[in-house]
Amino acid sequence: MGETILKYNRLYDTVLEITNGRDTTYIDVITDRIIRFFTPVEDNDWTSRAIEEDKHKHVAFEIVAEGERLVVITACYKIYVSDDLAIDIRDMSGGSVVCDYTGKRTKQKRITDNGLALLEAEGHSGSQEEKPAFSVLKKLDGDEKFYGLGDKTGYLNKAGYEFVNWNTDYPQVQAESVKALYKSIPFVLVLKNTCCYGLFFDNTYRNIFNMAQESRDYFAYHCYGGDKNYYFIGGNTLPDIVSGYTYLTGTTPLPQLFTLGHQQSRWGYSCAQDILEVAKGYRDNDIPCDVIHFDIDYMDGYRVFTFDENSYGKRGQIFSTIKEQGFKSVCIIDPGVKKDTGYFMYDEGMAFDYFTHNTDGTVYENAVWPGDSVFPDFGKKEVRDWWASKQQILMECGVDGVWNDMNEPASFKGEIPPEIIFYDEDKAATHAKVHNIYGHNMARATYQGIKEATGKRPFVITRACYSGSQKYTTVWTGDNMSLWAHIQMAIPQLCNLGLSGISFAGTDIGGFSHDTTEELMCRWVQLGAFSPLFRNHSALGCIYQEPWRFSKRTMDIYREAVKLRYSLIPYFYDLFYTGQSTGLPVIRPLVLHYQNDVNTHNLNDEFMVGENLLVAPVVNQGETVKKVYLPAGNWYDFYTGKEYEGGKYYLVDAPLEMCPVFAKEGAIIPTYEVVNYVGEKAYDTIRLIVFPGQGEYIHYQDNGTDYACEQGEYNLYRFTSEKNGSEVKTELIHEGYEKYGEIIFLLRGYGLV
Ligand code: MIG
Repeated sequence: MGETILKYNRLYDTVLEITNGRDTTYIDVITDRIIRFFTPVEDNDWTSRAIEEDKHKHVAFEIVAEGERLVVITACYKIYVSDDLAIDIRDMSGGSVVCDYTGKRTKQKRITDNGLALLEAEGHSGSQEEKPAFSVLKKLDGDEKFYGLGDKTGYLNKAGYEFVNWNTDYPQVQAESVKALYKSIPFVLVLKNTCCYGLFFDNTYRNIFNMAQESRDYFAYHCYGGDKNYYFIGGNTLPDIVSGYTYLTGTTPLPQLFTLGHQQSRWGYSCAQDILEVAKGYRDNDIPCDVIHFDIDYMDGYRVFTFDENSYGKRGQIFSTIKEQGFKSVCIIDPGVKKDTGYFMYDEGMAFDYFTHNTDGTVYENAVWPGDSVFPDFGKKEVRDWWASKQQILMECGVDGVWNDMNEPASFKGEIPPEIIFYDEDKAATHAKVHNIYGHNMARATYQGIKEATGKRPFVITRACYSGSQKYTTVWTGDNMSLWAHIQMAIPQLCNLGLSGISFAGTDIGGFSHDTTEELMCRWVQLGAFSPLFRNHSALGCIYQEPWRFSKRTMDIYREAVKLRYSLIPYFYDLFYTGQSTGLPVIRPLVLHYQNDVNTHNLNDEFMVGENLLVAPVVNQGETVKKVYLPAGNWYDFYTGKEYEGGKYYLVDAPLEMCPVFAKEGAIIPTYEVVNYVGEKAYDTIRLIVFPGQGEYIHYQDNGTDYACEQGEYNLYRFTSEKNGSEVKTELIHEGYEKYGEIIFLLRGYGLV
């Protein structure tokens, strides 16, 4: 073995500059387990839009020469750099974790390869045959499972598929052949037989993730601009990887309690009367509901931050009327500002030069709902501040949350050309660079504005986003359809969003476009009752989708599912509370907690809510018996307490009335009284359902609205149970808020039911 030709220079305490005389690369030791690899290609831009704080832990590491290679050694990993600057990451005992593929790119052969053009709606294209600016290839052993990547189409495990990160409005059928949707989360978790790891490619340009599809020999990341900039995230388990990724990009903050309630939306509620009917429908039919969403219909000619007073009455009136009945309001806001002299948003934006530009310096125009429109340049701080200040207009009228749509950005007259000038903070950049963070910046401005205007925890929902958006916004998965294929896809989408740091997410329940059916509605609301964002939404032109528009049986099933959700609100809230520090999502694929059990690796039709509940909704038309896999341990039917031994498949009765749910041994599940809406009555009593086994459960309680909790105004309880259930204990481990009047334990599954 020769000697290394590599030279290194320790630039800062964490950053090594390594050169082989020809090329230079950088290794940045963020923590023992998180290593950043940076090679300048086009911009030499080290800044991040996903990671906002300095995350370096300044850990000690060693650099040694080993034959021809240089080795960087942290407490957890050895990073070998060879003279061609290829990276090989090994664990401390020398086991291979992930290593650059240095062979030739060998695409799998196919009969023809004409590069079929994907014609997409609104002129957006998710595919690009151009040569990438650079690629990163990682060698595959063959047993890799791939998770994450946000809410891409298809199944939980992405092995064998290629996806494109280019935020895309895609209103056609979203089958697994569709490569790009609304969000770009360039993060993948890889599970092998021997280890697991994550790769986060923090680059906002168009990029492609190819998971053993181009070639079985390597994973490929192809990127169309910017720099080679990615993070290796190590750990022993998948939860370590999720925590590592959210350590970098941030966790989902605790939401207001009402946001966990059931919500009704519809494109086409065209006047105050329509809204009042919905409110009445819910109360008359005894179906809990907290929020009514106002789609684009409420605006005056689709001008953002205006109100159609002809159809909805005096400004703000409708919001206060429904507030009296216990409903909160969420209003949609799109980014496009109507080109309309005399309209304050247009005039102000023009006066202060807040819109994006053509290369000749004129303001760029395209069309969206209001017709010819211009686009706020959200990459500029002053534009975000302006947009933030406008949230006040909605808040003053009594609006409680803001729904950001069309922020890919979508545009009706063809996609915005790549060279259009968009700012990236204080630098002029291009649409090509900033497209994927446009929605992120819009949601961030919205969050900031609501927080300033109300002092409450902002409720923002967005369609487009990027890594790190979870700090500011919840998401929904965009325009699904009332198809069985789409209720099936909802589970992997929500699970992979969760693994990608986005815990607060939901799908349009019942399906957005196309007409739903009674059966699909029932199954979707049963699943939706366990989605963090629980919203029934549908498109203009479809049949009505509110529960009372169906048969009595369907409405009864709907009511039952919603009531189950309302009883479980404290469990969901607790998951958000713990998720703030762990980064772990509310909805989880089984593989997250049972990664050594191969039966979980491709499980697409079950999920966990936290660690204690396993939900197995029926997602096939006509099915009334559900095949359920229960992993190791003892499990209990959530409703009856019937015991099941884990590590097996079961056929479980699941008539239309039934969504199978199981509790893990030792589970202690907090429940509240079912109310018509959060805040109708004080939650003075908590009931804990205690299942057999040794259990411990931490429960969090606060006012559910603002930031008083940061001043210590909250309670933290520890509940424990002994194996035979004879002893249950309560300890108050933090006291700072009004305590429950009553704490009741309900034993279930002890044969005492
Ligand atoms: O071009 O505002 O995904 O939820 O109802 C359609 C109307 C625009 C797309 C959103 C959908 C919303 C609809 N919007």
